[in-house]
Amino acid sequence: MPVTLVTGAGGEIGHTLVPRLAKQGQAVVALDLNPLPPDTASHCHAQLVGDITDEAIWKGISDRYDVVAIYHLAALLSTTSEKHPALAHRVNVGGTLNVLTFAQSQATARGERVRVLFPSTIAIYGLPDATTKATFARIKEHQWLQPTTMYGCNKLYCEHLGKYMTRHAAAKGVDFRCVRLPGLISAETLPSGGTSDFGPEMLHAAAQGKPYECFVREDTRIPFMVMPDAVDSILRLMATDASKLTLTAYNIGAFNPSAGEFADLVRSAFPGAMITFKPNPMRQAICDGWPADVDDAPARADFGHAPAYDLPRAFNDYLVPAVRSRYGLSSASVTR
Ligand code: AKB
Repeated sequence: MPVTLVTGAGGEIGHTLVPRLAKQGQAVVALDLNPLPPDTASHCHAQLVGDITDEAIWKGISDRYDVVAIYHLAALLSTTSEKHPALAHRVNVGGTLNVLTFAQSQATARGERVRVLFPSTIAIYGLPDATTKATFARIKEHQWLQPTTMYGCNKLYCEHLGKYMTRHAAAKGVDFRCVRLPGLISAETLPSGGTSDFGPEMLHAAAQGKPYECFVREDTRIPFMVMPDAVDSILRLMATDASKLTLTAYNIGAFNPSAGEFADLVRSAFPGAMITFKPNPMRQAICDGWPADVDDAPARADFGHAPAYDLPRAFNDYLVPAVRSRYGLSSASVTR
Protein backbone atom coordinates (compact mmCIF):
# COMPACT_ATOMS: atom_id res chain seq x y z
CA MET A 1 0.00 0.00 0.00
CA PRO A 2 1.20 3.57 -0.60
CA VAL A 3 2.49 5.10 2.62
CA THR A 4 3.87 8.41 3.80
CA LEU A 5 7.12 8.11 5.74
CA VAL A 6 7.81 10.56 8.58
CA THR A 7 11.32 10.45 10.04
CA GLY A 8 11.76 11.91 13.51
CA ALA A 9 7.99 11.54 13.91
CA GLY A 10 8.30 11.56 17.68
CA GLY A 11 9.55 15.14 17.77
CA GLU A 12 7.79 18.48 18.11
CA ILE A 13 6.75 18.95 14.48
CA GLY A 14 5.67 15.30 14.20
CA HIS A 15 3.36 15.69 17.19
CA THR A 16 1.27 18.13 15.16
CA LEU A 17 2.03 16.89 11.62
CA VAL A 18 1.29 13.16 12.01
CA PRO A 19 -2.36 13.59 13.10
CA ARG A 20 -2.88 16.06 10.25
CA LEU A 21 -1.50 13.58 7.70
CA ALA A 22 -3.68 10.80 9.13
CA LYS A 23 -6.72 13.08 8.96
CA GLN A 24 -5.97 13.57 5.25
CA GLY A 25 -6.23 9.79 4.89
CA GLN A 26 -2.50 9.18 4.48
CA ALA A 27 -1.11 5.92 5.89
CA VAL A 28 1.76 7.19 8.04
CA VAL A 29 4.80 5.05 8.70
CA ALA A 30 6.78 6.70 11.47
CA LEU A 31 10.53 6.22 11.90
CA ASP A 32 12.19 7.43 15.06
CA LEU A 33 15.10 6.57 17.31
CA ASN A 34 12.64 6.01 20.15
CA PRO A 35 9.12 4.60 20.44
CA LEU A 36 6.54 7.28 19.65
CA PRO A 37 4.51 9.05 22.32
CA PRO A 38 1.16 7.15 22.47
CA ASP A 39 -0.88 10.09 21.18
CA THR A 40 1.31 10.27 18.06
CA ALA A 41 1.53 6.49 17.59
CA SER A 42 -2.28 6.25 17.59
CA HIS A 43 -2.36 8.10 14.26
CA CYS A 44 0.21 5.89 12.54
CA HIS A 45 -0.27 2.90 10.25
CA ALA A 46 3.04 1.58 11.59
CA GLN A 47 5.97 2.77 13.59
CA LEU A 48 9.59 1.74 13.17
CA VAL A 49 12.24 2.28 15.83
CA GLY A 50 15.57 2.85 14.15
CA ASP A 51 18.36 5.20 13.18
CA ILE A 52 18.23 7.07 9.86
CA THR A 53 22.02 6.67 9.58
CA ASP A 54 21.65 2.85 9.62
CA GLU A 55 21.67 1.61 6.03
CA ALA A 56 19.89 -1.60 7.08
CA ILE A 57 16.81 0.30 8.23
CA TRP A 58 16.28 1.58 4.69
CA LYS A 59 16.50 -1.90 3.17
CA GLY A 60 13.83 -3.03 5.61
CA ILE A 61 11.52 -0.15 4.70
CA SER A 62 12.04 -0.75 1.00
CA ASP A 63 11.14 -4.44 1.41
CA ARG A 64 7.88 -3.61 3.18
CA TYR A 65 6.45 -0.36 1.85
CA ASP A 66 5.77 1.72 -1.24
CA VAL A 67 6.73 5.16 0.07
CA VAL A 68 5.06 7.90 -1.98
CA ALA A 69 6.06 10.88 0.18
CA ILE A 70 8.59 11.59 2.92
CA TYR A 71 8.60 14.22 5.68
CA HIS A 72 12.17 14.14 6.91
CA LEU A 73 11.99 15.68 10.39
CA ALA A 74 14.82 13.78 12.10
CA ALA A 75 17.68 16.15 12.98
CA LEU A 76 19.86 17.51 15.74
CA LEU A 77 19.04 21.21 16.30
CA SER A 78 21.46 24.12 16.56
CA THR A 79 22.62 24.09 20.18
CA THR A 80 23.01 20.31 20.30
CA SER A 81 24.83 20.37 16.97
CA GLU A 82 27.34 22.93 18.28
CA LYS A 83 28.03 20.68 21.27
CA HIS A 84 28.31 17.51 19.15
CA PRO A 85 29.40 18.62 15.66
CA ALA A 86 30.53 15.22 14.34
CA LEU A 87 27.32 13.54 15.46
CA ALA A 88 25.33 16.41 13.97
CA HIS A 89 27.04 15.98 10.62
CA ARG A 90 26.45 12.23 10.70
CA VAL A 91 22.74 12.58 11.49
CA ASN A 92 21.85 15.82 9.71
CA VAL A 93 23.86 15.17 6.53
CA GLY A 94 24.44 11.39 6.46
CA GLY A 95 20.87 10.74 7.51
CA THR A 96 19.48 13.11 4.91
CA LEU A 97 21.61 11.52 2.18
CA ASN A 98 20.12 8.16 3.16
CA VAL A 99 16.62 9.63 2.94
CA LEU A 100 17.25 11.11 -0.51
CA THR A 101 18.93 7.95 -1.80
CA PHE A 102 15.99 5.91 -0.56
CA ALA A 103 13.50 8.31 -2.16
CA GLN A 104 15.37 8.05 -5.46
CA SER A 105 15.29 4.23 -5.31
CA GLN A 106 11.55 4.24 -4.58
CA ALA A 107 10.92 6.65 -7.46
CA THR A 108 13.02 4.59 -9.88
CA ALA A 109 11.37 1.32 -8.84
CA ARG A 110 7.88 2.67 -9.47
CA GLY A 111 8.58 5.18 -12.23
CA GLU A 112 7.01 8.04 -10.28
CA ARG A 113 8.35 11.03 -8.40
CA VAL A 114 8.61 10.90 -4.61
CA ARG A 115 8.01 14.18 -2.80
CA VAL A 116 10.40 14.91 0.06
CA LEU A 117 9.72 17.68 2.57
CA PHE A 118 12.90 18.93 4.19
CA PRO A 119 12.60 21.30 7.17
CA SER A 120 15.46 23.73 6.73
CA THR A 121 15.98 26.68 9.00
CA ILE A 122 16.81 30.34 9.48
CA ALA A 123 20.16 28.98 10.71
CA ILE A 124 21.31 28.75 7.07
CA TYR A 125 21.64 32.54 7.17
CA GLY A 126 24.69 34.14 8.80
CA LEU A 127 24.58 37.87 9.51
CA PRO A 128 28.14 38.98 10.43
CA ASP A 129 27.22 41.83 12.81
CA ALA A 130 24.34 43.84 14.30
CA THR A 131 24.51 46.51 11.60
CA THR A 132 24.13 43.94 8.84
CA LYS A 133 21.34 42.22 10.78
CA ALA A 134 19.51 45.56 11.03
CA THR A 135 20.19 46.42 7.37
CA PHE A 136 18.81 43.09 6.14
CA ALA A 137 15.89 43.16 8.56
CA ARG A 138 13.65 40.96 6.39
CA ILE A 139 16.07 38.65 4.68
CA LYS A 140 15.36 37.11 1.27
CA GLU A 141 16.13 33.54 0.26
CA HIS A 142 19.27 34.42 -1.71
CA GLN A 143 20.90 36.70 0.88
CA TRP A 144 23.66 36.01 3.44
CA LEU A 145 23.76 32.26 2.99
CA GLN A 146 26.82 32.14 5.28
CA PRO A 147 25.84 29.82 8.14
CA THR A 148 27.95 30.14 11.30
CA THR A 149 26.84 26.91 12.98
CA MET A 150 27.30 23.23 12.24
CA TYR A 151 23.50 22.92 12.08
CA GLY A 152 23.22 25.77 9.59
CA CYS A 153 26.02 24.31 7.47
CA ASN A 154 24.36 20.89 7.57
CA LYS A 155 20.98 22.23 6.55
CA LEU A 156 22.27 24.46 3.76
CA TYR A 157 24.29 21.59 2.28
CA CYS A 158 21.22 19.35 2.43
CA GLU A 159 19.20 22.00 0.60
CA HIS A 160 21.78 21.80 -2.19
CA LEU A 161 21.79 18.00 -2.02
CA GLY A 162 18.02 17.95 -2.40
CA LYS A 163 18.18 20.37 -5.31
CA TYR A 164 20.87 18.23 -6.94
CA MET A 165 18.80 15.05 -6.54
CA THR A 166 15.74 16.79 -7.97
CA ARG A 167 17.37 18.51 -10.92
CA HIS A 168 20.07 16.04 -11.94
CA ALA A 169 18.46 12.74 -11.05
CA ALA A 170 16.21 10.81 -13.39
CA ALA A 171 13.15 12.73 -14.58
CA LYS A 172 10.99 10.52 -12.37
CA GLY A 173 13.03 11.02 -9.23
CA VAL A 174 13.06 13.01 -6.04
CA ASP A 175 10.75 16.00 -5.80
CA PHE A 176 12.50 17.90 -2.98
CA ARG A 177 10.72 20.77 -1.26
CA CYS A 178 11.97 22.84 1.63
CA VAL A 179 10.81 25.43 4.14
CA ARG A 180 13.29 27.47 6.19
CA LEU A 181 11.64 27.30 9.56
CA PRO A 182 11.86 30.10 12.14
CA GLY A 183 11.66 29.39 15.85
CA LEU A 184 8.56 27.24 16.43
CA ILE A 185 6.32 27.56 19.47
CA SER A 186 3.96 24.76 20.44
CA ALA A 187 1.53 24.79 23.35
CA GLU A 188 1.57 20.99 23.44
CA THR A 189 5.28 20.18 23.35
CA LEU A 190 8.64 21.64 24.35
CA PRO A 191 11.65 21.81 21.99
CA SER A 192 15.02 20.36 22.87
CA GLY A 193 18.46 21.32 21.69
CA GLY A 194 17.44 24.42 19.75
CA THR A 195 18.51 28.02 20.25
CA SER A 196 15.10 29.51 19.53
CA ASP A 197 13.90 27.39 22.47
CA PHE A 198 13.96 30.44 24.78
CA GLY A 199 10.50 31.45 23.55
CA PRO A 200 8.60 28.22 24.25
CA GLU A 201 10.70 27.48 27.35
CA MET A 202 9.83 30.88 28.85
CA LEU A 203 6.10 30.40 28.22
CA HIS A 204 5.93 26.85 29.57
CA ALA A 205 7.99 27.75 32.64
CA ALA A 206 5.65 30.66 33.48
CA ALA A 207 2.58 28.42 33.13
CA GLN A 208 4.15 26.01 35.63
CA GLY A 209 5.06 28.80 38.02
CA LYS A 210 8.75 28.08 37.52
CA PRO A 211 11.45 30.76 37.30
CA TYR A 212 13.06 31.07 33.87
CA GLU A 213 16.56 32.36 33.14
CA CYS A 214 16.57 33.38 29.47
CA PHE A 215 19.84 32.50 27.73
CA VAL A 216 19.79 35.45 25.30
CA ARG A 217 19.68 39.23 25.77
CA GLU A 218 16.33 41.06 25.95
CA ASP A 219 17.02 42.81 22.64
CA THR A 220 17.54 39.52 20.76
CA ARG A 221 15.14 39.41 17.83
CA ILE A 222 14.46 36.41 15.58
CA PRO A 223 11.41 35.20 13.63
CA PHE A 224 8.93 32.82 15.25
CA MET A 225 5.77 30.98 14.29
CA VAL A 226 3.29 28.83 16.13
CA MET A 227 3.38 25.13 15.33
CA PRO A 228 -0.10 24.89 13.73
CA ASP A 229 0.86 27.54 11.18
CA ALA A 230 4.16 25.84 10.42
CA VAL A 231 2.43 22.51 9.80
CA ASP A 232 -0.25 24.19 7.69
CA SER A 233 2.40 25.67 5.42
CA ILE A 234 4.36 22.42 5.23
CA LEU A 235 1.20 20.63 4.10
CA ARG A 236 0.37 23.39 1.61
CA LEU A 237 3.85 23.18 0.10
CA MET A 238 3.67 19.40 -0.23
CA ALA A 239 0.23 19.57 -1.86
CA THR A 240 1.28 22.14 -4.48
CA ASP A 241 2.05 21.05 -8.03
CA ALA A 242 5.77 21.34 -8.77
CA SER A 243 5.01 23.57 -11.76
CA LYS A 244 3.79 26.29 -9.42
CA LEU A 245 6.97 26.35 -7.28
CA THR A 246 9.58 28.93 -8.28
CA LEU A 247 12.01 27.99 -5.48
CA THR A 248 13.28 24.83 -3.83
CA ALA A 249 13.72 26.44 -0.39
CA TYR A 250 11.22 28.96 0.96
CA ASN A 251 11.26 31.38 3.87
CA ILE A 252 8.12 31.25 5.97
CA GLY A 253 7.47 33.71 8.80
CA ALA A 254 4.73 35.02 11.10
CA PHE A 255 6.04 37.36 13.84
CA ASN A 256 9.36 38.42 15.32
CA PRO A 257 9.27 39.74 18.89
CA SER A 258 12.44 40.46 20.81
CA ALA A 259 13.06 38.20 23.80
CA GLY A 260 12.08 41.14 26.04
CA GLU A 261 8.82 41.74 24.14
CA PHE A 262 8.06 38.04 24.36
CA ALA A 263 8.71 38.16 28.11
CA ASP A 264 6.32 41.10 28.49
CA LEU A 265 3.54 39.09 26.82
CA VAL A 266 4.30 36.10 29.04
CA ARG A 267 4.16 38.33 32.16
CA SER A 268 0.81 39.75 30.95
CA ALA A 269 -0.55 36.23 30.69
CA PHE A 270 1.12 34.98 33.87
CA PRO A 271 1.58 38.02 36.17
CA GLY A 272 3.71 36.10 38.63
CA ALA A 273 6.16 34.96 35.97
CA MET A 274 9.77 35.06 37.25
CA ILE A 275 11.79 35.81 34.09
CA THR A 276 15.42 36.91 34.20
CA PHE A 277 18.06 37.28 31.46
CA LYS A 278 21.52 35.72 31.58
CA PRO A 279 22.97 35.42 28.06
CA ASN A 280 24.88 32.25 27.26
CA PRO A 281 27.73 33.40 24.96
CA MET A 282 27.53 30.46 22.54
CA ARG A 283 23.74 30.57 22.22
CA GLN A 284 23.70 34.37 22.05
CA ALA A 285 26.19 34.31 19.19
CA ILE A 286 24.00 31.84 17.31
CA CYS A 287 20.94 34.08 17.58
CA ASP A 288 22.95 37.21 16.72
CA GLY A 289 23.84 35.58 13.38
CA TRP A 290 20.24 34.76 12.57
CA PRO A 291 17.97 37.20 10.74
CA ALA A 292 15.59 39.44 12.68
CA ASP A 293 12.85 38.50 10.22
CA VAL A 294 12.30 36.85 6.85
CA ASP A 295 10.73 38.01 3.61
CA ASP A 296 8.28 35.21 2.83
CA ALA A 297 6.61 36.75 -0.23
CA PRO A 298 7.56 33.81 -2.52
CA ALA A 299 5.93 31.29 -0.13
CA ARG A 300 2.78 33.40 0.00
CA ALA A 301 2.67 33.68 -3.79
CA ASP A 302 3.64 30.12 -4.72
CA PHE A 303 1.80 27.94 -2.21
CA GLY A 304 -0.40 30.25 -0.16
CA HIS A 305 1.62 30.55 3.04
CA ALA A 306 -0.67 32.60 5.28
CA PRO A 307 -0.11 32.27 9.03
CA ALA A 308 -3.37 32.44 10.96
CA TYR A 309 -1.60 33.70 14.08
CA ASP A 310 0.11 37.06 14.45
CA LEU A 311 1.75 37.70 17.84
CA PRO A 312 -1.28 38.94 19.82
CA ARG A 313 -3.57 36.26 18.38
CA ALA A 314 -0.92 33.58 18.95
CA PHE A 315 -0.91 34.41 22.64
CA ASN A 316 -4.61 35.10 23.09
CA ASP A 317 -6.17 32.41 20.94
CA TYR A 318 -3.64 29.58 20.98
CA LEU A 319 -0.66 29.64 23.32
CA VAL A 320 -2.11 30.97 26.59
CA PRO A 321 -5.40 29.00 26.56
CA ALA A 322 -3.69 25.78 25.46
CA VAL A 323 -0.75 26.09 27.84
CA ARG A 324 -3.06 26.88 30.74
CA SER A 325 -5.11 23.82 29.86
CA ARG A 326 -1.95 21.69 29.55
CA TYR A 327 -0.93 22.60 33.09
CA GLY A 328 -4.43 22.48 34.57
CA LEU A 329 -4.93 26.26 34.96
CA SER A 330 -8.13 28.21 34.25
CA SER A 331 -8.13 29.82 30.81
CA ALA A 332 -7.36 33.53 30.58
CA SER A 333 -6.00 35.69 27.81
CA VAL A 334 -3.22 38.21 27.54
CA THR A 335 -4.42 41.66 28.61
CA ARG A 336 -2.83 43.44 25.61
C1 AKB B 1 16.89 25.82 16.47
O1 AKB B 1 16.75 26.67 17.35
O2 AKB B 1 17.94 25.22 16.24
C2 AKB B 1 15.70 25.52 15.58
C3 AKB B 1 15.74 26.38 14.38
C4 AKB B 1 15.46 27.82 14.47
O3 AKB B 1 15.99 25.88 13.28
N1 AKB B 1 14.46 25.74 16.32
